[in-house]
Amino acid sequence: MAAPGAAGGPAADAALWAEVRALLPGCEEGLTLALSGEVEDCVLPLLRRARGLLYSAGRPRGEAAEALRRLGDVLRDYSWEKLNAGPWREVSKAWRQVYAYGCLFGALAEVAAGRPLPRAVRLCDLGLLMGAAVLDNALARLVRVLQPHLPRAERREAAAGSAEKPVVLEGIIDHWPCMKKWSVDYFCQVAGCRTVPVELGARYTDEEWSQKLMTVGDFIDRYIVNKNSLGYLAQHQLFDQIPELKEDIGIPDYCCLGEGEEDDITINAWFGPEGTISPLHQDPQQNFLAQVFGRKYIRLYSPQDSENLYPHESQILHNTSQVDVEDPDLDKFPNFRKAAFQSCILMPGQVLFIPVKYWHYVRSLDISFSVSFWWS
Ligand SMILES: O=C(O)CCC(=O)C(=O)O
Repeated sequence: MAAPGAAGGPAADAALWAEVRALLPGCEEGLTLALSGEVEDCVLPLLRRARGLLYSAGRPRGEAAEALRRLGDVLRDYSWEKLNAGPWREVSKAWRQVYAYGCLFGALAEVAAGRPLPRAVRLCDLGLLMGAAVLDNALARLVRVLQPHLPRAERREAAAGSAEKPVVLEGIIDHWPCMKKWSVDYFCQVAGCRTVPVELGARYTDEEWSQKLMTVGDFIDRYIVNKNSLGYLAQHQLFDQIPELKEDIGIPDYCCLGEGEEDDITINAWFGPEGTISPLHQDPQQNFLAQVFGRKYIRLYSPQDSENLYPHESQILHNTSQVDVEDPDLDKFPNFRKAAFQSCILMPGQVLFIPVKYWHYVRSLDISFSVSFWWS
């Protein structure tokens, strides 16, 4: 009987397992199960048992695959409690690694048993989102191998399943030099004399909104220091134009979940005073919005609520809502009250994942610098 996991019968199934198996160290001792800190004593035996199942039979099937799947569940459930016991920034990396191992063993059990692949892909995504990298980022490497084996419809389903929810990620940009280096003074030093386009006006939907070229130094003087009116340095090319700044940032590892090359990722800079507003809009790509300094208030609405958000009718603004989110005219836009939203205050060091087409509204609460990564 053809294995259901890999379209193409037993030969394709065996080839897929060989490809997956090649991602892991050749011998059991090679899979070190190293954790970056202490966890409770009962965890290591569970990890070792899962590793043993993986290596003892060449390919765990039947009861062995089932036992591996259950161990994955136990490891995930146990570490999940720890991941949710307090603020995210206090969760130890070791527990996130245990969670990643739980996802990895679970996903491997699915593939070994020849089950349909979307569940394995979902487990990889959960581990990538909530876990910490293990075994040279085995989950990212595994999902790369699995994805081409999904039938087309399931590929879309898996994509929707893994990409439909916004999430705030912590601890993934702490090591970027910008987190220590960047400040208003630093921009004056590095880029004060450089000419950049600046958006003038409260929001780009206003009639009086315009764009103007000026030096970064003038922008800082007028709109950050003297605050005469609102100006926003919102730029797609800043990092190409001033490569010194690009050296201070990285590309979030999670962008590798996409199918595009690194060069296809668009990196945007958003630098402005307190009170800049990006009106409610949606974009055609996935987005990681990384907050370097200052805070931002953000509201998110699902694409399923699009018709309650009254997109502009003109072609140029069809991705932008007509509603002033924080002061809606409910006589004019009565269905807006039906739209459910999520909100957060994005803090320095946090990264918000905004799924493709998710509506987002952003207001800065301080002088703020964010970098966003659009990827597919
Ligand atoms: O930070 C902002 O003001 C807007 C960010 C945004 O819309 C984006 O990254 O797509």
